[in-house]
Amino acid sequence: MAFKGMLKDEDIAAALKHSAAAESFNHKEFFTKVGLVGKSAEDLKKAFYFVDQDKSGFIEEDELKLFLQNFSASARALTDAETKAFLADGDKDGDGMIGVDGEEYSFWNFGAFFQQQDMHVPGKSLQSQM
Ligand SMILES: [Ca+2]
Repeated sequence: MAFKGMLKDEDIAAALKHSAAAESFNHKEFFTKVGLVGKSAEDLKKAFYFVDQDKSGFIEEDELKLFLQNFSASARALTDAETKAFLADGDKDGDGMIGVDGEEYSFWNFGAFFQQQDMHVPGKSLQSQM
């Protein structure tokens, strides 16, 4: 699986088990459990492109639906409600997909949910200093 090597097998297994039942998926919980929180910006960018299956630079709804299958081929697809909640949280500009421009580092930078925006990522704070 794509995330093998980046994340611990036991963390992936635990996160998938936690999300096994329909409607039990919560992306913030999942990111925490699977160990993506606190990863480097480079790893998070890789993670983005794992999920962006067609490498369009955007994570569309159908790719988000199959999010769990990036961690295990036998994982379930997300329900429509789960997919919509996930998308709604990540799609800051309302274009119906999660993009790499800006949104990547506000949302797809999983750790930023929990950390105090102190990661060294290219973004607005850097630009404002130039
Ligand atoms: Ca895509």
